[in-house]
Amino acid sequence: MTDAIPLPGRARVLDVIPVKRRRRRWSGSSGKAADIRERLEELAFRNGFSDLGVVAPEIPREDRERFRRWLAQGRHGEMEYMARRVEHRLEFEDWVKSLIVLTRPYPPLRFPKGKKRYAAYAEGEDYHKTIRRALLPLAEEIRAAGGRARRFVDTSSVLERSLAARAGLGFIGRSTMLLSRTHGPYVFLCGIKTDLVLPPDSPGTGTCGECRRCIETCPGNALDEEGLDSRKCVSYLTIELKRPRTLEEERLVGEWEFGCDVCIEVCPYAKFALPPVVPRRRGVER
Ligand code: B12
Ligand code: SF4
Ligand code: SF4
Repeated sequence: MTDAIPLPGRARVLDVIPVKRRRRRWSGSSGKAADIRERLEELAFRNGFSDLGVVAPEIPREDRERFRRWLAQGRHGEMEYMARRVEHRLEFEDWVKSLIVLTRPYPPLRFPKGKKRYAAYAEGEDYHKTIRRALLPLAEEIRAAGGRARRFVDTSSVLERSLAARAGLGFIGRSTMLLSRTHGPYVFLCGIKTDLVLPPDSPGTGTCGECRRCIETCPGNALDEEGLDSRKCVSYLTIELKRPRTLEEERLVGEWEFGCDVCIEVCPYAKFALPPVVPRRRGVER
């Protein structure tokens, strides 16, 4: 049974199911796995993560093909590192038996009209550091149970969204964002590779319905039914592009200094984001 949440606009339903209710039950020889899973969930929630799921170390065929098409169409732009060691990206090391995937929420930012803007994820300490630190107690728990543990966060050789969707943490929207069950698009993704064999979760459910807000409002017109073309994405143009921008690229970038949050802000599922309460630097509010 799922709780359907009514949404603004034309998007329809996100299955928001309390974590405990969604979990499969394991018994008998799986008792040990269930125990460690429970301890990991507890540590995750205590350390600022909003959801945790487990997935087997494989990337489904449709995601592999989507990734190859994305490269073949040049949609990675000048991010050459994305085109390197493709097989390595689609396979996992032999020792990896399960992946524990997590979401970590972060709040939106509000800017006064007409001001230069930067993406909400860039506020505060570098999230790579914060998250690696927050994952440490979970990695230690796995090691204490005799397992190997390697943390990943924004690691380009791991297709994190594909894993998160299959681990049941949400679904991929037309913006290509993983829309989490708890905080919509306002989540980072990360995880731990381990050699422990843990029972996998069921894939996430949910749909954009007829909503196309992100496609319609994207300043670079970078989104279509196939996904995202980095070459037109303001986030790419302001963070990843190493050469000077052309006049046309400059026009797309507009008010954005670093990153871009338009496809996140317009998403009806963003209403699950944390409330903007804490005043921040440079007159910006959270
Ligand atoms: C390269 C990269 C970028 C590039 C390219 C983004 C892109 N959409 O491919 C650029 C610089 C543009 C970028 C921008 C941003 N990024 Co970025 N980025 C990455 C990185 C390192 C790799 C992504 C990748 O492999 N892309 C290749 C495409 C083909 O793969 P994919 O998007 O992961 O999609 C896979 C599946 O989801 C599925 N799929 C893809 N599209 C679609 C579409 C549909 C309709 C369906 C059904 C399925 C589907 O198939 C794909 C292949 O397996 C990941 C970290 C990681 N290791 O995964 C972070 C990551 C995706 N980025 C992240 C963030 C936060 C952002 C920004 C919001 C930052 C900002 N505010 O400026 C924007 C959002 C732009 C957007 N709409 O995607 C988060 C996303 C969290 C989330 N909730 O989804 C990640 C996961 C980092 C993290 N660890 O938290 N990013
Ligand atoms: S980050 Fe901005 S430019 Fe890139 S896809 Fe989203 S709305 Fe479009
Ligand atoms: S804004 Fe985009 S990602 Fe969000 S529900 Fe609408 S179509 Fe889906």
